[in-house]
Amino acid sequence: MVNLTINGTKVSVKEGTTILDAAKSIGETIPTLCYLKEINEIGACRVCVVEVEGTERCVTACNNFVEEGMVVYTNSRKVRTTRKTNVKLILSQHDYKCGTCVRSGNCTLQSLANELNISEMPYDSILEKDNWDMTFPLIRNAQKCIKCMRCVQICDNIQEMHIWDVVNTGSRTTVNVRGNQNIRETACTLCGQCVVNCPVGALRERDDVGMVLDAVEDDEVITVVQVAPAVRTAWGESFGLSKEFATAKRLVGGLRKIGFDYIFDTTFAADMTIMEEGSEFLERLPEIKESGLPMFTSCCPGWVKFIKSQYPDMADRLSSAKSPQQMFGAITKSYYAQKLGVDPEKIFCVSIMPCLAKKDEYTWDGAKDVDAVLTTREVERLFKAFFIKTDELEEDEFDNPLGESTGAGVIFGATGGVMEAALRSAYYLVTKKNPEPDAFKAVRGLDGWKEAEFDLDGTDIKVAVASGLGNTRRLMNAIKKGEVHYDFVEIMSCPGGCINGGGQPFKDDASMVEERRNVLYGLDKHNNIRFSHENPSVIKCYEEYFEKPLSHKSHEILHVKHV
Ligand code: HC1
Ligand code: SF4
Repeated sequence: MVNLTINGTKVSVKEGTTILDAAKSIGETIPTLCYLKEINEIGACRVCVVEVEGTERCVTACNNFVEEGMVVYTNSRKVRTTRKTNVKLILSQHDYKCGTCVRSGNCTLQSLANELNISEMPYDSILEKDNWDMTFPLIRNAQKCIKCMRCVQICDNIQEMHIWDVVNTGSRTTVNVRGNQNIRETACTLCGQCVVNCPVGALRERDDVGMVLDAVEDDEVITVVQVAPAVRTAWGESFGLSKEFATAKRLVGGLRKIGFDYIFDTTFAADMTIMEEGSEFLERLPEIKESGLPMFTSCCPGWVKFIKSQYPDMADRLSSAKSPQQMFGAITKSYYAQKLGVDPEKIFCVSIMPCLAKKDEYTWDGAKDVDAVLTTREVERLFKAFFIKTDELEEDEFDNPLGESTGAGVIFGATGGVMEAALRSAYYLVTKKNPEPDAFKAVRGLDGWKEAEFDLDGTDIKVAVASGLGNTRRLMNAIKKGEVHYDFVEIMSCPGGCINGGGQPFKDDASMVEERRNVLYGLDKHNNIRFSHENPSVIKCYEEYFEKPLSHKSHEILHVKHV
């Protein structure tokens, strides 16, 4: 153990502890800006500086370790002055028009400037020029970038896509797309992990709120909105609502106030996806066994973009079933339009997703199943624009029939959920008996690469589940080298799955992901129906329209060619 004194208090911590963690252990706050635990500990912003007795210059607390007998001051006059100067220097290269910034009120730099009582700026601002393609779903504002390197580190070390880099030299040194390429020329999967980890407003989603409101306000247009599984577990966070209060039904209550005509649930379409994908898996199984190559899930558009650019020779192993988002749009504009007796052209289908890649997915096949995608964060802005008192919202029901869902559909939002839901129904399709609902729970959990083996009525099925693109690359390489053999593989681009999607509220600590996950599994556990094949609306949808999974009509409307 190492003994030191922090702000007059004696502390004893393990060797190798940073000053930041040592201070935290006794409840002392040292502000940080660029720091991301175990991902970005480079002290670039110099906001976490502290004074160490006997040293002339202040040192960064995030990457300097405790030493025996050290005497540390975290908020002395010297520290406060140095910190203030450092933040002013950052602001001098930052476009601090907070009034028009999406991160205003939720920006680490803005809070710091307030906390440090910075009310005037002695330096002239030097701002970078910007020529970003504002039609791309991910927007970078160079003038707001503080070069903290968080996006670079996330993309290099967790997602291993290497999209961002330090570019230029000398005083022009900045962060941008590697090699100053146009973002559209890169393999960016739009996972949005750089966005959720950006501490300021330099990275964000394209704002599509305006186009959704245009549709809502047009009396000639029928607006149908779908809510993704992972949105229900996170939407209340930015309003400071508890998980118990911020239910899916209260979100429905808020959306009703905006004026959408029909409010439905993506989890209904997740159940439809399971019917199609589960049936496809069983149909492809003999070939899978023969070739030794798996079928891959295809509901994560970040992953679909990844496989097409990084492993194009494996893209034919993707399930042809459309993702729930796309299936929902396709069903709305066929089956549901017919039920309503309206021209599908009159329907404007909006998705609320925890994801940036979904803002791209809907444009892929030109089918116009979905017309606009809003992230969870854009819904927050929509609610604010309508002055909705979220803490007073009443619960309201999803509309029917596309609002009826099961526990199996809800767990899609967490890594392993799609696989578990598919296995529950595949078991039924093979044996005509339901398994115990938790029979396949071995695929749950936040580990980056999991595998499990199950007996499906005498056939041995080996499955794998991965989330995060670095983990995915390792898994794909192992498959290609023949080091591992699986029959069915689920991949989600975002570490932990959609609960940690690039469109979710900004989070400060990783425990939020576990909390969001627990909500989804709780909803599954307490749902009366836990099997996609038992969703009454799904059964009816087949009876009235699609006939059966993999029927001619299903293939035409619910499937897509990936290669
Ligand atoms: Fe997802 Fe999915 S789980 S991909 O994360 O398959 O976005 O939530 O809606 O489509 O259902 C996202 C979430 C979502 C789809 C489903
Ligand atoms: Fe989007 Fe979910 Fe895929 Fe992340 S894991 S890219 S949130 S679909």
